[in-house]
Amino acid sequence: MRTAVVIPVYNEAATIREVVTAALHQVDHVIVVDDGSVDESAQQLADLDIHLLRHTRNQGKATALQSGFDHALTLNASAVITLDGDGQHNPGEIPNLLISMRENPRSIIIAARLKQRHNAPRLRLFANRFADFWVSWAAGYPVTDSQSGFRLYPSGLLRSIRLNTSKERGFVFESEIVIEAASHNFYSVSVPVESIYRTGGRQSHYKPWTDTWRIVRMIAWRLIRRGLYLQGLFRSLGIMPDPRKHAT
Ligand SMILES: Nc1nc2c(ncn2[C@@H]2O[C@H](COP(=O)(O)OP(=O)(O)OP(=O)(O)O)[C@@H](O)[C@H]2O)c(=O)[nH]1
Ligand SMILES: [Mg+2]
Repeated sequence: MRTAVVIPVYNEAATIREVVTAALHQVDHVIVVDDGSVDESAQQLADLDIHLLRHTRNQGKATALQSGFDHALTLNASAVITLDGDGQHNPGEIPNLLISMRENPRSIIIAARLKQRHNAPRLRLFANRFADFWVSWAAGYPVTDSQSGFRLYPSGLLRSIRLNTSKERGFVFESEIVIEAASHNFYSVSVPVESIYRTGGRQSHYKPWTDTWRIVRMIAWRLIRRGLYLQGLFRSLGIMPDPRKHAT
């Protein structure tokens, strides 16, 4: 089985080399999508055995992920792992995702930041929990850490889904793909990983109010189109049975 890591990068010169070097130890291919960085991110990787894709201008995280997925599929990867370039995900934890994939071959495996959660800023933690509630409702089952960028996708799912990847939906994509996947009978399971927040790191690209609002808006539209999908709400709260128990 061939595995690929996709790393979307926007100005991560300080951390990207360390992240990519660690990822190279874990998988067959490392695909870095440099999304119009104006720092030295690409130069940091010049001598490494990776697939470096470059967008000439910044198009957002969603487009970068989709470019990486398309490339991984041309390499015949059967599983694609995404992780962030800012050092918040430890590539050393990839084997745990691969182990879970063997038991859940049709699942998105979310590396859920459940260990040392107190490291996360309180506003981010609140925004994440808030997003989890809505994503779970729309997906129709409980989703843990729906905002984690560290996850594994089976290639069968990536072949069957196309989402809107416009720039302002950069941080909407990872919620939307979990919801859309459920309607294709691909569910998610979570594997607990460490929550890493470095003090003195660069400012977040995630805007807690704007990006959370964009996620809620995307979900609200989906719920309205499904007549509020109350069955999904009840399943997500455990009042009705979890559809994953019957999934093949
Ligand atoms: N390709 C691309 N990647 C981006 C863009 N914005 C952010 N990223 C990448 O997406 C990842 C996550 O961005 P962060 O700003 O760390 O967002 P976050 O991890 O949700 O937020 P924090 O928890 O505050 O770190 C990093 O690897 C960024 O380089 C973008 O416009 N294009
Ligand atoms: Mg980050």
